Amino acid sequence: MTLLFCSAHDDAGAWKAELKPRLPDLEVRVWPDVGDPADITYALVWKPPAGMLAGLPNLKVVLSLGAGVEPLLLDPTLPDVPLVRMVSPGLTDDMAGWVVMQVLRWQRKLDAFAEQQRAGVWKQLVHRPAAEVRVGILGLGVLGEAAARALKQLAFDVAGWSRTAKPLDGVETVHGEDGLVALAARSDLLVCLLPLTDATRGILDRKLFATLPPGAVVINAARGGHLVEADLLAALDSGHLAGASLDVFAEEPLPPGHPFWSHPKIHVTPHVAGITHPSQTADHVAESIRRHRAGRPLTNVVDRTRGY
Ligand code: NDP
Ligand code: OXD
Repeated sequence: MTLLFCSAHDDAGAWKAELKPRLPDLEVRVWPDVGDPADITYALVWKPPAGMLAGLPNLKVVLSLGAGVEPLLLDPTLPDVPLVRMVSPGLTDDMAGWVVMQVLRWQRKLDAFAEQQRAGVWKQLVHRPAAEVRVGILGLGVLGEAAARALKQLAFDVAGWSRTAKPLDGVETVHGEDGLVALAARSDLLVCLLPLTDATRGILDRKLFATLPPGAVVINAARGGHLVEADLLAALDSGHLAGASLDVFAEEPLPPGHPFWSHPKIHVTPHVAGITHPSQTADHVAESIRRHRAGRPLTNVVDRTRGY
């Protein structure tokens, strides 16, 4: 059985090295050196060229190197085989850490202190205690739940929104359209960890921003397609929003000259919130392959009608 690796973004050598001890009999080929396409049973991919997977006649499982699979679902020729998305402790810990880092940056006034240091100013600015800071999380899946728990651990007042009801210890949870409005109205910081689907595209828009309390901060680590960029700029420039931390963008890399690069209230990171480290995620890939080989049910299979 042969696995085809295809990603311009991930390190093929590192993946081969991690998979070898876990699955010694698995041959790994790296796109575009496919060899005979009929040999390929598994494809481990991030943004493969459209139509590439359709050219593999014996493909049994597509394994996504990313947790979000909307780029794969956009390919109308995507073969009708199980699509397994990335879920792993390393990626989850990364994301929880990135969200906590951004929440703390705003709560603990790090930017103001950086400015003061540049000016040689010693001035203690008082921050609001975590228990009095309300964080709302859109999406309570693997990553949203981990972020909620990490923030809760630091005493933040956390609430979350999901499509279906999801009780979570110590976290106020809501769902549905009314739930979204209620969540936004109580969010000093709003974190987006939703999958990008037809239902969530453009959700971070003028209407939602207007529901946030004045001075709120928007934190997006999900997808650039969730954000209406012009609406964010307008809400920041009007003073209604105090800032934004953005890891994902409609166009990546963020183009030179884009207003986000130089906006004083926007913090940009280059899609690094949750990384698929081979050392931390190869277990997940190997386990999926072992399950498939043994005829056991796969886990983390994408529901294509739901879109995530
Ligand atoms: P999950 O599939 O585990 O969770 C998705 C959550 O979103 C669920 O709680 C789901 O609700 C909720 N949701 C989906 N649609 C809606 C809707 N229409 N209304 C309300 N809630 C909705 O995903 P993950 O947590 O693993 O990942 C989330 C996203 O994070 C990925 O899709 C990806 O885009 C992004 N990501 C970004 C990374 C980065 O580096 N910036 C790294 C990894 C992921 P329900 O529970 O009811 O199904
Ligand atoms: C992912 C990502 O979906 O890296 O895993 O964005």
